[in-house]
Formats: sequence, structure tokens, C-alpha cells
Amino acid sequence: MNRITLLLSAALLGLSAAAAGAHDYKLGSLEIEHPYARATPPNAPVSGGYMTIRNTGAEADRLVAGEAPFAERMEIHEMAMDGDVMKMRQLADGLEIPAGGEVVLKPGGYHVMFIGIDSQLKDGEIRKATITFEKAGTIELEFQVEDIKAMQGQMDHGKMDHGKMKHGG
Ligand SMILES: [Cu+2]
Repeated sequence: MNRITLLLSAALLGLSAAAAGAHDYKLGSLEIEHPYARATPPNAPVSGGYMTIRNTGAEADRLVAGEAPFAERMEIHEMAMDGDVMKMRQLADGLEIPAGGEVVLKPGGYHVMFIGIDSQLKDGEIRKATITFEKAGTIELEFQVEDIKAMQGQMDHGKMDHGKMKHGG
């Protein structure tokens, strides 16, 4: 590698690090990293939102609610295997972020659910939504819409039938 290539790659690395850094949020003792949402096919009623939430504080906090202008409502969900069937359930009491700990919301696990979306979420778009924690309060996030590759079989959240879920209120 010659000197120019080295300089170039260093510059590129610096750029991508800066881009990643710009998509992190701080709210009290919480750090929220890279909120992203699943790109949807046309007319899909729902999408999932993901992020990493880190709690640098000495007290646990709890993600309790969310609101998105592009969705009728937002819910906090968990997806887990029940025998050999992937099931999703709403976390009515929210999602605890332990003191000094980190919770990763990701496809196939914890996620926020955008229900009743008003338009197709397209790869590369930015969608704003707010999330609320019991202690730290509310913050507006920019969810980066990403084309998340279908996961295998029943792990594919996009193919799950949320219509069969009871969303009670
Ligand atoms: Cu869900």
C-alpha cells in the first residue's frame, strides 16, 4: 500500500466513524445507538424498529412508550421461540434497561413495532419517532430505514401476521 492509499483509507474510515457517531443519541444516562427501521413492501401494515440502548447510570430505567407520526401507534414487543414456533408478544410493562447494562433491539428479538403505518417505508429514508423512558423522559429519534434481509423461515418478522395478534387498546 502506498502512502496515498493509506491516507485515503484513513480518511474513509474517519468519515464512516463520523457518520455512525452522528446517529447516536444521549438522554440523561442513556445512550441510544443507531435507531433503524425495517423497509416494508407496499401496503404492509407494520414495521419494526431497532436500536441499542445503553444505561450508564446507577439506576435501571424502562422503555415504556413510543409515538410515530407515520404510524397509528407504537408498541414495545418481544420475539422469542416457544418450542419451535417464533412468537411475538407486547411488553405491557415496557422493557427494562438495567443499570450499567445494554439492551439490543434487533430483528428476531426485542423491537418497537410501528402499527398502522401510513406509507411504505423505503430503504434509505429517515423516519422520525419518539420513545419514552420512565425516568429519562422522551427523545425524538431518526430511524434509518434499512432493507433488512429476510431471516430464515419463521424468523422473518416481515412475514409474521400481526393481524392475528391481540393488541388490546
Ligand atoms: Cu412486533
